[in-house]
Amino acid sequence: MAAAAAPRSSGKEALPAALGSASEPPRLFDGTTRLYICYFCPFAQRAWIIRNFKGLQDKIELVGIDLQDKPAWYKEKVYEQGTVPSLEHNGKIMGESLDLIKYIDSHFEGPALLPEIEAALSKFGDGPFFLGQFSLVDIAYVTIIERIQIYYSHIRKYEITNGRPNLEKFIEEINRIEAYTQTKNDPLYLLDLAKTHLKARPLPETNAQPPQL
Ligand SMILES: N[C@@H](CCC(=O)N[C@@H](CS)C(=O)NCC(=O)O)C(=O)O
Repeated sequence: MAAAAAPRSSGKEALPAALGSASEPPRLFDGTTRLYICYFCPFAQRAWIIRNFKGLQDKIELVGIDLQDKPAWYKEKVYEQGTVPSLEHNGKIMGESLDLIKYIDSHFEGPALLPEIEAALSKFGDGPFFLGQFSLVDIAYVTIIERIQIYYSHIRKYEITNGRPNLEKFIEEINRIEAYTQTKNDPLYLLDLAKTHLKARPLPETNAQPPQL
């Protein structure tokens, strides 16, 4: 089944510059709802996708955090775990991407993304999405699948969609959803980050084996 149409289609959103150690914090707890993210983080991307999909661009302000030059106030004043994403809402700060996507789904307007579980499970396998229609489950997985596809393709020269038509269809269909495509980065940039931070390297020729996924 095709995804429900995203409620708003507006071209690429202009993203605010990421805040670094020299930046002032926003006016915390002034009633503004803020989603603190790093534009390249797969966990933050989950919360960003649901914010877009529910059409909350005017209700939830994005605050980019530069994790390479993290402002001290982020951990001290905003979210003591110091990780992104976090959400400032109703005078509280919450974190953990999987909790946040459920929270945003149930506390804000826009299409519901957690279907009735029994009905949804009966559609499991109908594709292209995990529960038949686009849902929180797809959001939870896609940001990781996006990166795995890039890393395997470039580092191991292996296409994860080969011989996996359901995965191929999932990737094709989710790339029609603007709420998601708006959050994507240049694959080569993500690859570069992985090489630098995860020390991901190509296998030596002699050890190259088809990966077990
Ligand atoms: N379990 C957390 C993981 C969040 C996380 O590890 N985010 C990374 C960025 S991708 C982070 O904020 N790291 C802290 C840092 O780099 O200083 C979630 O799902 O929200």
